[in-house]
Amino acid sequence: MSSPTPQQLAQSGSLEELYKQLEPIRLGAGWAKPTPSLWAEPKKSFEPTVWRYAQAKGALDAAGRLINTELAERRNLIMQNPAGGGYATSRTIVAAYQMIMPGEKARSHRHTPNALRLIIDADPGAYTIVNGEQLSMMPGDVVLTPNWCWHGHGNDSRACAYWLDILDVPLVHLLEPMFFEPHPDEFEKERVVANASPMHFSWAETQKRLAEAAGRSNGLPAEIALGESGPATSALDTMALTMIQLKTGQATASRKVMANSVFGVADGSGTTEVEGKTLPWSRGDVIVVPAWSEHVHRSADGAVLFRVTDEPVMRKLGFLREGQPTH
Ligand code: GTQ
Ligand code: FE2
Repeated sequence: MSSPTPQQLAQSGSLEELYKQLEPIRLGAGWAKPTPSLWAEPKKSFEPTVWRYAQAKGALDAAGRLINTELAERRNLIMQNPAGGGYATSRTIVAAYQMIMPGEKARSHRHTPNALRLIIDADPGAYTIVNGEQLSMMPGDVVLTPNWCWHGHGNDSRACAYWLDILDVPLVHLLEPMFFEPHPDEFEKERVVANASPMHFSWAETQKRLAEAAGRSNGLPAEIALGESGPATSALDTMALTMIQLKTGQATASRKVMANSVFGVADGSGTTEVEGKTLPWSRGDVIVVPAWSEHVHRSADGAVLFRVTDEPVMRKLGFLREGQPTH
């Protein structure tokens, strides 16, 4: 049907006729609910899942033989949520495993998505350069590369270095403020800094702070924030980072939060019970807990979980809620 005139529309004789006339002028009758616009509580469009580091490591070793950093700016494996959605582990956050071989350099670039890394396996000599500062990457370290900071990676050690990347790329895809730029020099010149950078959190410091926090936590798992002195001052605008220590036999309180979480296993092993599923994990594995999914973490032998959430986004927008757990 061609575009109806205002008169034709005004004289529409039935709802059926009206709906037909509305089609070519791209108007939809909200009351007829062709697609629902409001619902009682969050739908679950992403699945809680675990990814295995051992499998990813095998695949990265193969990729190390098959592709170099000339061709692949980053040798990474994206954790794709089984519910689909392409480049997304959760609605707002993507996780990836990355590996760099001895002697390799990964070109510097910058982009609007915020990124951070949790190092899994690396020997002294593996590093990230953030805005010209060389930051060492040792197992358990966390390195931040906020929005629009130059960053590249290098490895002067004799072992492959493996880490977990976490980025807010799916949020940037959703809101569309994507900007990306390769570094004009390809490889940014670096100054070595003594790891006193606000972009670097050493595993030694994390362990020390967790031990102190455990003394004050009344037998509950200790949780410390990385790069936050209060809810409003995160080093990254879109993601909040914490480390959670589960001592032998400990479990977290059951939570159901309107924020998406990605957990990287910094140390140890355990299970996550989420929405009736039990996901077992060990060091290097990654668990995604989509927003509004009730979950508990347990560890028989002790563990440290690195939690990354989009809580700052939800809080800023007034959407952050915590539900009452059912058990
Ligand atoms: O290391 O700069 O996994 O830009 C995805 C995009 C890693 C990185 C990823 C990136 C990087
Ligand atoms: Fe990057």
